[in-house]
Amino acid sequence: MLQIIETWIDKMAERRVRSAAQSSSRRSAVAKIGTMMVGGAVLPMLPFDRSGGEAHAGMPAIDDPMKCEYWRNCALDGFLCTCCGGSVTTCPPGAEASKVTWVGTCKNPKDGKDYLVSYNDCCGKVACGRCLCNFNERERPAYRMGVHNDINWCMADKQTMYHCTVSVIVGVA
Ligand code: ABN
Repeated sequence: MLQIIETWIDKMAERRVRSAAQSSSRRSAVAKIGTMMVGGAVLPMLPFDRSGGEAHAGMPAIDDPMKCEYWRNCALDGFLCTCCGGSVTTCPPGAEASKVTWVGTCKNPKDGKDYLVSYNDCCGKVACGRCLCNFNERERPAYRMGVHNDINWCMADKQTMYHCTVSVIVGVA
């Protein structure tokens, strides 16, 4: 009987010692460091969304004049002047608004009204090359030039070089 009790006590002690050794051994410490190193190397590779710029973080694209999806741009085909040193309604320094324009109709999501928007090309500088948008709402084929938006409207001006496009509200539809 005494021997059985001794064996039982031995086994229990052995189990305790083994589990203590496992949680504090050099091997387990190395395993933990290894896990942390792999985690540190893999985490930066995960696909975080880094697209939000500081100035426009959190702003919905439909309200952001520097995005193609800005509501006034619904029928704009060209480079946004807001990305080229100008504003929604003014050409960048050194460029001049075209005399002839393409007019579209866009719905303002804030008040639900449809507005007539004049897309004036800004002329006299090389193509800006930033924020290219291509929306063609209510556009008609090129043989009806007045209702086609894939046109360089600077061609009627002295400075025929196209730089970018502004979106000026000219009325309520
Ligand atoms: N109206 C913008 C534009 C300019 C040049 C060529 C195509 C479109």
